[in-house]
Amino acid sequence: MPRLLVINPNTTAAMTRSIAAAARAVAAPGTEIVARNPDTGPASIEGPYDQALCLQPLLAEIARGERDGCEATVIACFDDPGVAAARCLVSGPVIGIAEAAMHAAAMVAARFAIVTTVQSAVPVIEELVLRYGAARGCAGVRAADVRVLALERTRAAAYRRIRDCAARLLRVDRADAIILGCAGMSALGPRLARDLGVPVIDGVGAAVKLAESLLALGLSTSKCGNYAAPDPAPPRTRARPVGAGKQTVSDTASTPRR
Ligand code: 5HY
Repeated sequence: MPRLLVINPNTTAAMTRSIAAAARAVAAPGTEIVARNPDTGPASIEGPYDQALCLQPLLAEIARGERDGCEATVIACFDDPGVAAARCLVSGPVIGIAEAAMHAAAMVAARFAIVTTVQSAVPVIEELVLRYGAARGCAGVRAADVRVLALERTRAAAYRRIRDCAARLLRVDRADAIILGCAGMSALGPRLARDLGVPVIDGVGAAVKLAESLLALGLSTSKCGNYAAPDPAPPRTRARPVGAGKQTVSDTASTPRR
């Protein structure tokens, strides 16, 4: 019975609950979903600074999830924060919802587009599109100008803005499918698909099904190179100024691993 950690990297418990509901709605009968968020870090992630703030608590929760028997991890934030670092940290598959959504969309549409929340998220997502080799199929990324936490508070108004932004992506950018560019949008997917008449891909669901598939195939992260396990942390000692005796720049500098 696979046990999946579905981690919301921000600290908003209401959002974690809606992410958990989206994950459990698609999980196979034998899959256990363990939904968590860190106790410390940003309440929402709306750009590179928030993303940096979430990393250490996120990685600590992912390590705890593996200790608690979770065989795979879904990072439920559309910035895909910390995915590569987590793949070094734990053995089981680690899947970001943006990467999962883009792969799923590419298999149902020649051109997909991404509707996200705020303008500051757009360049972050555009960089992910390039990193994942999805640029050819991506018609565009647009923000609905809805704050992440407004998705929980003012759902009706948020839905209208997201629907109108998605409609523009279909009409102006000639997309054939829409990706929900925020983990907090999962609950809007089915209604948006009915209203727009095109496939709407929720990254949370796509990531859960991909995680189940990788586990069923017996696949886990390769540790032979780029995702090799980190060296055990050297004892932390205070760095001394260069030139103070026969001292390197810092006695905490670890030897480059590769
Ligand atoms: C997310 N932020 O999925 C991202 C997406 C966004 O707190 N969860 C967040 O809207 O930037």
